[in-house]
Amino acid sequence: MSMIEWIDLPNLGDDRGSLMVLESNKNVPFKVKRIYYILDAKPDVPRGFHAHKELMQLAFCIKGSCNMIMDNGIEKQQVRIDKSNIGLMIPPMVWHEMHDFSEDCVMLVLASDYYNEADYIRNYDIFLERVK
Ligand code: T46
Repeated sequence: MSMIEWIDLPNLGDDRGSLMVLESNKNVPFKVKRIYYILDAKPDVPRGFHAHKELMQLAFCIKGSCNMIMDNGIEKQQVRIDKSNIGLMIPPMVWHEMHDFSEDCVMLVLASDYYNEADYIRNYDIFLERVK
């Protein structure tokens, strides 16, 4: 099974503009406990470089774009997140890196749990040991 899973939101907009909806345990396949957003990221400064032990996340670039490297320890894939209504699932135990942010990028992330630094694996060698 591919580690890349996209969540597609219907656009409920009309001639006044676009409107997208996210609902816990409906079109978001987990209960949302935390939402954060990243903006003003520098195009040449990548972010991420970690995996989560248990956290499920769903990431949208609601404006602009970035590249995401997804790596499950066996296979590595790069995808571009560039649509305000198509989000990328970031499952547990996938090493992820965000690169090449557009200047206008606004990344919105929904997470299945509160912030917990103990859930992060920030060392790639330790990540590889854990997945093998
Ligand atoms: C992820 C990718 C996509 C908090 O205190 N609370 C929070 O909810 C978050 C997300 C971060 N922080 C603190 C932890 C660090 O001291 O904010 C600082 C920056 O976080 P970090 O370096 O982890 O940021 P990114 O952009 O590398 O990673 C973030 C998320 O942390 C991470 O879970 O999957 O975005």
